[in-house]
Amino acid sequence: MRGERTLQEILEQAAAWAAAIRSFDGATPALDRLFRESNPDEVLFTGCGSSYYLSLTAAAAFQQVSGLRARAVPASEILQFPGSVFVPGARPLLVASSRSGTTTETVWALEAARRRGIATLSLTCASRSPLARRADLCIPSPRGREASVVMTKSFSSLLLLGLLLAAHRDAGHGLRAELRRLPTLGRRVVKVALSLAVDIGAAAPRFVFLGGGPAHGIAWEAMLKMTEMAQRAAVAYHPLEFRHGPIAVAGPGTVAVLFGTRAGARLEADLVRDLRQHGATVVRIRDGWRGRGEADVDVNLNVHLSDEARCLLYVPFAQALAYHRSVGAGLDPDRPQHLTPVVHL
Ligand code: F1P
Repeated sequence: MRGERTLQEILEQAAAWAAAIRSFDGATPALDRLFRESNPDEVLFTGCGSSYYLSLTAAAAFQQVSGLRARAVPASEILQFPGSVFVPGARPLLVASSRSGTTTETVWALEAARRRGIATLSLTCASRSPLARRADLCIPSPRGREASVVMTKSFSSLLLLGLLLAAHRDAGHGLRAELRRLPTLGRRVVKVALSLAVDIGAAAPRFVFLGGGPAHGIAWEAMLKMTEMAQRAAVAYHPLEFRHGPIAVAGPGTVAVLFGTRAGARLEADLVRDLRQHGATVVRIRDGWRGRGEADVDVNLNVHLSDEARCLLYVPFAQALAYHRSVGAGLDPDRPQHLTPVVHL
């Protein structure tokens, strides 16, 4: 069957989340030591492709709950424009994510940071990889390893490690408790996402993925999944940025998927209305809050989570949509054209 491996990996991701939580718990004494000894004044999340996109969400969540400055940069930017990333005299902690632990830019970025005396932490599915061995500390995703080319359960389980890192620095401890609910919620959400996504945008030539704050990295990952698996035109934006030009292409044939946030709910609802007025089909995924501005497909997860924790539950929708568009178009999600599981320079 086409896409069998990818589908299997999408389906088993909640188990990979549970394993990631156990792995994180085992690493907390070493993590506390790393923070104590390096005393960072900023956390820099990095990676390539999907691993960069999970870094975007992890950084947004980290700064939101810890109060410590955090940002995400592609590993290649660290190599090519170090002056735009590192601030002289600052004490960043570099958090490098990678499924394989061998992606050249990510390994080189970690080595460049080490040469500057910067503390390093790696999040990876390959605990014996160069990235794992060269970092001061590695927190593995023990069940994130995949046979597929495109990242699905590796992405979400590494993202969960990034969110757990944020939660660990959350003085209020609210996020930590929420994240522990995710493996159970995930099992249900994966099934809902796979059945819902069968028909959405079957004939649509264009997809737009919108997400703000912690959901922004998810929008980018959804764009990448649609591009890799289904080879459909797809873009990602912060929701309100979409009005500033890109809305010119919104019309019949455009499917806009909004990964909703509670913080942005009011203005995002107005955008839903505007997009539909222009003829786009709008899918909005949200939680509990009232859904003013009706979407064509309105998914209320009703899980009552913070924007940071709920983001993880948006990932299966991104994967399921790309998976079904790929299979529906006669493509094989297990064999995306031109792609290799790892990029080595
Ligand atoms: C990340 C990555 C993937 C992408 C492609 C090549 O690798 O860029 O996001 O889908 O297949 O690899 P990694 O550093 O997470 O192993």
